[in-house]
Amino acid sequence: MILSIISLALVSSTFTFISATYYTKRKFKANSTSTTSLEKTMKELESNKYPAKAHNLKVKRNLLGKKEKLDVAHTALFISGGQVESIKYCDQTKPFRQNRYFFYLSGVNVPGASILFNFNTEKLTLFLPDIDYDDVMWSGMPLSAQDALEKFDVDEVLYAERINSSLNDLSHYTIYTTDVDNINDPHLSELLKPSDPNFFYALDEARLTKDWYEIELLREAARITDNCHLSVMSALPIEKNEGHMHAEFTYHAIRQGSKFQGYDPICCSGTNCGTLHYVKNDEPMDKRQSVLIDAGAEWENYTADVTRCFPLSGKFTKEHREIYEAVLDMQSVVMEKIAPGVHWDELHLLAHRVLIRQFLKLGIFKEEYSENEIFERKASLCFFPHGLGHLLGLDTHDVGGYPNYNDPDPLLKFLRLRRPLEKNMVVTNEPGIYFNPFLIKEYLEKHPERTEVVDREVMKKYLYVGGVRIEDDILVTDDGYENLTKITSDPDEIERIVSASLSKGRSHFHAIV
Ligand SMILES: [Mn+2]
Repeated sequence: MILSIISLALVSSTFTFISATYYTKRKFKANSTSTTSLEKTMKELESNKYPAKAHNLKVKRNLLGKKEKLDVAHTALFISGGQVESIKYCDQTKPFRQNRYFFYLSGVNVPGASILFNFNTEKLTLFLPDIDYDDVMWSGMPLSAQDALEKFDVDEVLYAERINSSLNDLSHYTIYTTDVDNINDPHLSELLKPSDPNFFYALDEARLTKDWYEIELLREAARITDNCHLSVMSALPIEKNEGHMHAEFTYHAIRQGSKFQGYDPICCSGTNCGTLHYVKNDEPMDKRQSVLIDAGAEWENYTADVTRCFPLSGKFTKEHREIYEAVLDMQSVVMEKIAPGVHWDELHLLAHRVLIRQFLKLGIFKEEYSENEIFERKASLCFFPHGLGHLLGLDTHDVGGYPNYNDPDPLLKFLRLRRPLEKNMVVTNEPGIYFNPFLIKEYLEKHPERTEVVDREVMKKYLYVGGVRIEDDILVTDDGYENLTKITSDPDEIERIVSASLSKGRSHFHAIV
């Protein structure tokens, strides 16, 4: 960013700045899925502020619900947001990723900012970092305090130099905070009450269900992600290595204004598809049949999380198609049950039962064993070891799911959402089937009662598929669900997209290398 002489002349002690580098302003128009509803979404987001005040009030309500004796007249919350961190022994900085709790309560993506919410007056104050005039030359014209007041849903904007006095004024208050990691002043730390489990509970329960604005952000992240997945599926002539899929996805995300991914994209082929969080993304794809890509673009810190699988040749092999359809069946059966009040544990176990029925049909499970018998022996665990899905929002695995990684039941141990669904939760529905040598050794061969039900000869035929996962982002509505993910998962349609791309040849695509 280059700063003009004229701009520098405007700098004065009353006109103060913060770096504007971290704002994402919508300047990109979608071309492949442009619709009037998209324009409506963008208009609504642009004409409304991120509802920070409502989020603070929600946290206050939740804390009151948890602590009936809470002295509202003397309670506040204060959170110091994320800071730019430098890389050790290097003058470069790590990519800035805002503290999610801070963003939820402020909608502010500026490094080094803090917020104070007074439960008594319900006043929300944003503290911007003190101005570093030296930095203006490097970072350009930042947002003024006045602009910040107009941009964000806060009652007052002050600078960090006022934090001390503002908190001192509340020295007779209980001031909750998540942590004091970014507080360098010991006196300030003493005024704060960090790590209170009830405060975290209040925050997490607030983030559990999304308001309309958050849903629109997630919808936008999903729409960008749809286009990215479509681009990966339809650029086979220039995708010869797993890394090329990664590049294609990221390229189209950035083209649409999404600079960050919610998580490292998982781009794998062949037997690598059996590794759940494969992030090496660097192997050649020739001589392989199957591909799995799990990636989600972010919009204003809210992320999508979508997985698609397709055949590299444009035509599923018999075994790949059979596994694909089994997973699709698991996902569809679960999908139709998604509604408020339904316990996620139940849907997860239902997905296991659908897998068992499918494997009985394919002959991977021996027909002399009943669905119940196989279920009781937990033989499906080896092929579907992870949870059916998780909450989605500011975090890929969003807060409020209360997983129990010590659950004695291995079928439920890795399930990240352990409660009934509620309206306005956003969850992923992501069943999968994997043929992973490690899992076969650990979850099958070490358990004779499970090994017994598997026809090893039949199973062997499927090993090369590696794995299939299909993942969509689902909004729980009044009486059912809405699928925010629109990229097709229909195997015939996927074959058509991949085949059409292959027929175009390399010269059709923009690829320098
Ligand atoms: Mn996921």
